[in-house]
Amino acid sequence: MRPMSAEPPAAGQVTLSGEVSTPTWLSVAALRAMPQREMTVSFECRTSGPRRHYFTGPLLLDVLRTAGPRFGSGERKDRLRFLIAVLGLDGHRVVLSWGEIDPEFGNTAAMLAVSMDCRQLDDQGPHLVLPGDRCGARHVSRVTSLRVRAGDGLWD
Ligand SMILES: Nc1nc2c(c(=O)[nH]1)N[C@H]1C(S)=C(S)[C@@H](COP(=O)(O)O)O[C@H]1N2
Ligand SMILES: [Mo]
Repeated sequence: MRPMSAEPPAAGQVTLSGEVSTPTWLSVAALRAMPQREMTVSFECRTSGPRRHYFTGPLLLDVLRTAGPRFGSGERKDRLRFLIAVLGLDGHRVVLSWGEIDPEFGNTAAMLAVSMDCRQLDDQGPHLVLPGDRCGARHVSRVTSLRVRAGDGLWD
């Protein structure tokens, strides 16, 4: 972690940790300073029915790359061992695989949104967006932690 992060991250910040060369934390403002995408997603919630939202923010892939995941050198296939654990403030947990967001594989344009329906998310924290999902459960709100982990041990 950078020296500043000796303190617990403030509200709205997300920690970036795990098997990365530079563990860090990012504010929503820092995420907004990265190259931005925009997307409208529609999904069906089992309890609240059809939903539609407009999001802006950086690609999750670009965010994770800033921390330098410890992939084997030059090995495209090595990236396929890695997982991304996403945690929401309320404890909602989602695991993605690196392969599903990697442009050379699944190429899903997962986003870490800094605004939702034109409302800025600085105070709440960013929102994971998975365009193409039919159910909304992976659209994690108030993300507080992103952790990159190799799936070592899963194949033992
Ligand atoms: N942190 C967090 N994010 C969450 C959930 C949750 O329980 N916790 N529920 C998900 C589910 S099941 C759905 S359908 C969508 C609904 O989002 P919306 O009500 O903003 O449209 O939020 C998702 N994001
Ligand atoms: Mo849902």
